[in-house]
Amino acid sequence: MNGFDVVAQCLKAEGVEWMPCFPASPLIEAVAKIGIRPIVFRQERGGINAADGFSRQSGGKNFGVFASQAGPGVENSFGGIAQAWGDSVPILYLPGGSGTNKYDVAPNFSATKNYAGITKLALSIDDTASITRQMRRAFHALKNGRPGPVVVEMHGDVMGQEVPGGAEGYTNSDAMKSAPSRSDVKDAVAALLKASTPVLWAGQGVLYANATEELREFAELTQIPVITTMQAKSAFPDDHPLALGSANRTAPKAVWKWLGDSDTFAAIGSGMTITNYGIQVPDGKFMIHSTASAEDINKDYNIDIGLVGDAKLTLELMIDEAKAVIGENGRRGDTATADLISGVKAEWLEEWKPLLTSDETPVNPYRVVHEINKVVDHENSVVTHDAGNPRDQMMPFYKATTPFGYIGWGKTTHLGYGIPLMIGAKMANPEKFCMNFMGDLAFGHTAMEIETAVRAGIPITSLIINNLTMGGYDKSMPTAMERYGAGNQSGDYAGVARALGAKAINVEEASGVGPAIQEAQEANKNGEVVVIEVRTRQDTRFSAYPDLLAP
Ligand SMILES: Cc1ncc(C[n+]2csc(CCOP(=O)(O)OP(=O)(O)O)c2C)c(N)n1
Ligand SMILES: [Mg+2]
Repeated sequence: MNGFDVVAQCLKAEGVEWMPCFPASPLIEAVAKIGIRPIVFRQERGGINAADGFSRQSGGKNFGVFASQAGPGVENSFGGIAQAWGDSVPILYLPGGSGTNKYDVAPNFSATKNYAGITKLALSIDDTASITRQMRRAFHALKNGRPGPVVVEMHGDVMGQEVPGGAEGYTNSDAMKSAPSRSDVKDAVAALLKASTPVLWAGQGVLYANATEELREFAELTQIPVITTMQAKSAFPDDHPLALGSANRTAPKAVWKWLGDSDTFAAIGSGMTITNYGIQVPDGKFMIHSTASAEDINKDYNIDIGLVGDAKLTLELMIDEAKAVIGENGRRGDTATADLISGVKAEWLEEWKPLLTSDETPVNPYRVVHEINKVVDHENSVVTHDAGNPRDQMMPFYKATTPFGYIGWGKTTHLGYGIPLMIGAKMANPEKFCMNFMGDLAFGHTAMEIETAVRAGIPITSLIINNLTMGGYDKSMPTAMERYGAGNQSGDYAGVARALGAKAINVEEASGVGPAIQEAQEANKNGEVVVIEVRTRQDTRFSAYPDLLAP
């Protein structure tokens, strides 16, 4: 047994069943020998994004693992790992290394050095005796604290050696959970209960802690409305009477209104990072912040009460405390806030109805979102957007009703993430309909992964809205567009998909979108990968009401 076999044994012990990868890596052969399925992607980034989608959908129980070679393999992986770092996704990256005698000699590439800024832990295996220790440290980091990618560099000169003891003595690390103090919880709940317009801000910590039920109970008990962050979309059902929606930089009107009006704000399971792809919380509120990692508190906002700990344990304590103050039933039955929300939602949807139901040709992108919402079985689907206008069009309107039913992403926003992300999501949820919604430029970044999905038998659907351009760039670079057409592109993407072995559907009219998605659902059930290309117009009207943020 050599070092790669030992790493494979550790992965097996941790429950890893498949491994996205890009050759050459001897680990591919080592995992295959013990029944871990390697899936070769068309480039490193695709495999990393798939590992990422798998981790996101596994709620902290299973982890995506990706392997590549040294040199071009590890150098080409940067974007994928940076995306996971941006969105705090726990994945394990196992690249080859240039050798223990070479990695500190320029210009050889050192993963530990170069990935240190975009991983929570960057380790190197420098001798065979430390293989199991480094693997255990890596899994401990994946399971504990703020989630994020971990890299373990495997130097060929070490890994090729015989390891007589194998992975003997490797024991799985545990997820260790902690909770905030009773007195801080008491103060936080007291502040929320005495507030006139409190609001809850649920982050993806709620998803990783599987705490949707506790969040719902606390919200219903106190009748406090809930905003989810983009990463947490689906952590609280969008059709709940107390749901305001998700805070991308576009969001339902109710999100903007409550962020503006609220006097007391409580983030649950959120890093509270200020981002271009979110809404900054206005000043002047009493701020409560629950997070898994203490260093998030007072990072971007001044916080009045910090609650460090697991979101589920925190919410359990908050529920107990609220019940002690307002009784077992609390404010259930007092529908004043829910009635207010329902009014704002109705008014907002009425405002957007002309776009959501538009019959125009080329098809309006909002009509595509509307059709997705109508046709998709929300309980049994995983949907995601892509970078650019598709994200800003989809996020406010898609109804995520079940935990993990939507992947909201984008602290950094790599075009084309959606396809491999859905491959990973489908690996985690073989029974669910997995669909990504992307622009024509985005398709170009990862289109070849359609062939991966076909070859590996992972039936996902990709819906491309083809507006022949980069939405909004006519405004941001008018001269380059007018003089040189710099932001326009073209192509027969359904044709590309067909040539890669997928079922391809072209849609030209609004009335064709719903039936195309239905056809895709059936085809996915039969094992076919589907690409739908809808010819759309550009629409740069967005659900953003920044004026409502002013107190
Ligand atoms: C890797 C990467 N490079 C650049 C960008 C910047 N960017 C964001 S959206 C966009 C245009 C997207 O066009 P398209 O996919 O056709 O979607 P549309 O907005 O036209 O619907 C660009 C260039 C990015 N998000 N990711
Ligand atoms: Mg486009």
